[in-house]
Amino acid sequence: MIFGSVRLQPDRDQETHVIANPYAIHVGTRDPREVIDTTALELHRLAGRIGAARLATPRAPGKWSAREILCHLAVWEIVFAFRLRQALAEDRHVIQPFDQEKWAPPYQSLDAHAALATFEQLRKWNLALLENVTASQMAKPVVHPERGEMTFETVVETMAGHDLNHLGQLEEIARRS
Ligand code: NI
Repeated sequence: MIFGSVRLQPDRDQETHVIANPYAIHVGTRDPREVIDTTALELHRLAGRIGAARLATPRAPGKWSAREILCHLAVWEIVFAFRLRQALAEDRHVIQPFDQEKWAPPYQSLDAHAALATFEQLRKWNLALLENVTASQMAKPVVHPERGEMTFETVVETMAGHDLNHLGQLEEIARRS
């Protein structure tokens, strides 16, 4: 699945967040801003369908559970919060990559609802920031050491693509009942 400039691999938990081509923006059928506006609601809906008893069940052997996915989304919202602000504040901000698997071990002992509440509040704060971003700020250059040059807008598209990838995984867990 291609969303924006993000190549998604919905069959994997450890999606690579690879930018297919930072210069060629594929226009998806959905507006990235609309996606990121509604993700928290979608997560609540899916968490409800999955139910407390199944939150810790792996999606498949060796794959993340819904709880781990929610923890991962909360953590990524912290990362996006930092990247968005640095991208606005600095000239040609250079993104600092990190190994998301090395951040994952604590997820097994964290609370899924706390993760969702954290995601929801941070997302609101990030959306409030985006409300006031101008067109020229959206076009501001950002550099990723592995993926090359992109713009502030690419970071927003990446948020939407990342949301959709994990919403799809949660949908898969919710359907299996
Ligand atoms: Ni992810």
